[in-house]
Amino acid sequence: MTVLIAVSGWDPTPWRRALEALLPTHRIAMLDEPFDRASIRYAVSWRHPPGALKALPGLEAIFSLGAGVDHVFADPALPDKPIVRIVDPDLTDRMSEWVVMHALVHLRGLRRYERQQRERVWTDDEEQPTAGDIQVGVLGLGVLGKDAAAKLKALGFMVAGWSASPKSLPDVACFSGLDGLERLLKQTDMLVVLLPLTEATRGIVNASLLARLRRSGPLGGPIFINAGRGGLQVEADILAALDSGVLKGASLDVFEREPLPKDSRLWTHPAVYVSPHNAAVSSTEAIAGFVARQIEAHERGEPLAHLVDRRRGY
Ligand code: NDP
Ligand code: OXD
Repeated sequence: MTVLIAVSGWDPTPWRRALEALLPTHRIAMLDEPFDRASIRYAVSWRHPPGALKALPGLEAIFSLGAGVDHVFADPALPDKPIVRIVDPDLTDRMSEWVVMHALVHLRGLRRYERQQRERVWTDDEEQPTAGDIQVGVLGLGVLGKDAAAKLKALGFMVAGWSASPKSLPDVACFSGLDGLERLLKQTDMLVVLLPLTEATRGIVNASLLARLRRSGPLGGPIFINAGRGGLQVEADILAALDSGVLKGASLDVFEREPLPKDSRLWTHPAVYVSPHNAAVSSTEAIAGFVARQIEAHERGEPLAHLVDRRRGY
């Protein structure tokens, strides 16, 4: 039985090494080396080249090497096989670290103190709100949104969240549906986006949505934090909102085009933090371990876990 590593933009070698160690009774094949198509039972994908998974007659499952699966659905020739996505504490913890870090960076006005340090300025004339003064709205209350919400709550932030289906979470005000989104936005000082990219969510963070965030909050304007996907945001609208004061600041890990083009104004905007889509870059061992455990369970006859719903697209 063979596992095909089908990735682009990543070095496949560490994945091969990790899977060979974890699944010694399986062969590991690489796209850029000759392999027997009939022997492939599983494919592990990160942005696999379109068409790479077709004509694999024995394929039983596709494993996304990320929590998001929009990159898998980008293949118009995707075979109709179960798709498993990553749900692993290593990834979840790292994402929450990133979200909490940026919530605190904006809460405590870190940019200002970085500038002051560079300029050797000792001024402390700004009243700072505490976390308990700030209402955070989390779009997406899935595995990542729930964990980030709980950790923000533990720091004292007031937290609300929005999801497709209604939810009930301890100490988090939960909203769903379009009227729920409306209610959440108008009370939100910091918007954290951890939604998947689907037909329903593409471009959701646009001028209209940003204009509905609370502008009278203690931070002097709303903050936008996105580690979901770049396709969720309209970058021209974000820049316009930052320039006009509709937004006070932003932290972006994901972009409409990645790598972020060198000429994007987001790189240099003084109110923007940019990270290179690495909010939750997990260890190869942790993710390969997740995949190997799933394959072993499947071969014992157990059901695959964390299956993606093709109809919903996540
Ligand atoms: P989940 O599938 O667990 O959660 C998705 C959440 O979004 C759910 O609460 C879901 O609602 C909600 N949702 C989906 N569509 C809609 C909609 N149309 N309206 C309202 N709510 C909606 O995903 P994860 O939490 O594991 O991951 C979220 C995303 O984070 C991934 O898809 C990926 O794009 C991104 N990601 C980014 C990383 C990075 O490094 N930047 C790393 C890992 C993930 P419901 O609960 O009702 O289904
Ligand atoms: C993911 C990612 O989806 O890293 O896991 O973006």
